Amino acid sequence: MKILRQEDKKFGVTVEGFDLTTATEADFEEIKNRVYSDKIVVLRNQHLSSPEFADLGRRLGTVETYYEPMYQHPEVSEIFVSSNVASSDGTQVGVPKTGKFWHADYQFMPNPFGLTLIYPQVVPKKNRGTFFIDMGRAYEGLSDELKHAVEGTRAVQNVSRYFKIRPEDVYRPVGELVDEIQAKTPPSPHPTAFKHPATGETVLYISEGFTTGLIDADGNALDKSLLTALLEASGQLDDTFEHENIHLQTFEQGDLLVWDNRSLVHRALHTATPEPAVSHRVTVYDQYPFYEGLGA
Ligand code: 7UC
Ligand code: FE
Repeated sequence: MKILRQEDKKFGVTVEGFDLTTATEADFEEIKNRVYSDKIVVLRNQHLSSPEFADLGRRLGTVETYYEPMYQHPEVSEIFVSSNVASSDGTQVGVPKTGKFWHADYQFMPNPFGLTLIYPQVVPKKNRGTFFIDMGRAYEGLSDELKHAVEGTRAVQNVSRYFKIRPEDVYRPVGELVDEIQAKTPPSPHPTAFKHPATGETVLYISEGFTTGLIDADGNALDKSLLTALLEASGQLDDTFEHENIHLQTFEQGDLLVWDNRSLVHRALHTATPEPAVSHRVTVYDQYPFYEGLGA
């Protein structure tokens, strides 16, 4: 494997010569370590079937299947399908316009996973790519006052604003659906900032899409202005995407991205033109708890 820093980019490395059929345990360890240190690892020139893509995930840890079945690949349920392409008989596989808002994957769940793998299948010519912000760097850049303000607080994460209507929800009363979402995925509080278990960095774990508020150690709601100030400082409120923390990761056919889902928030750049786009995702629990004191 040949690992190179992405030139003229804020972070990330590319890997040439990764071959799933011959890769050793040491290779997988090296990839994971580069994910933690460099945040995005792009495995180039991959030609994997869907079962092989899931196998790659299993070599990195324990694969998590997305909890909503409408996103699941019909043959390999561990694969989450993002697609704006309907098949010829009108049936839709996967879900269009996923993740078009700043978030970390499964941030709203009690036990989020550490690694996200994306393997684009149909790459649009225009407007391709995903925006990323390293929330460890964002924390570092906070004023001492803001760093002090987040100490001992928790951020409440909630999927509600971005839960997508499923085909079977048609004609259901919205109130009933809202109640169901709250029962199945109640708001999850996580530390507003936690120590990354692999690198020791402090990560600011908030997003514009999922974080609905901050609470103090006693569970009392903090003024909304603190969350807004933190999101603003991180770059997540910049609609021009020119903030110095924002990195645009582009990809080509054959690229397979692995990223640090503890450190990074991301936002899909969906094509405005009616170009087809399909991407497959596998998500993985690694050997560390998401943060100290949490889950497996
Ligand atoms: O449709 C979507 O944007 C999916 C989103 C609500 N969740 C992705 C995740 O892994 O958290
Ligand atoms: Fe996502």
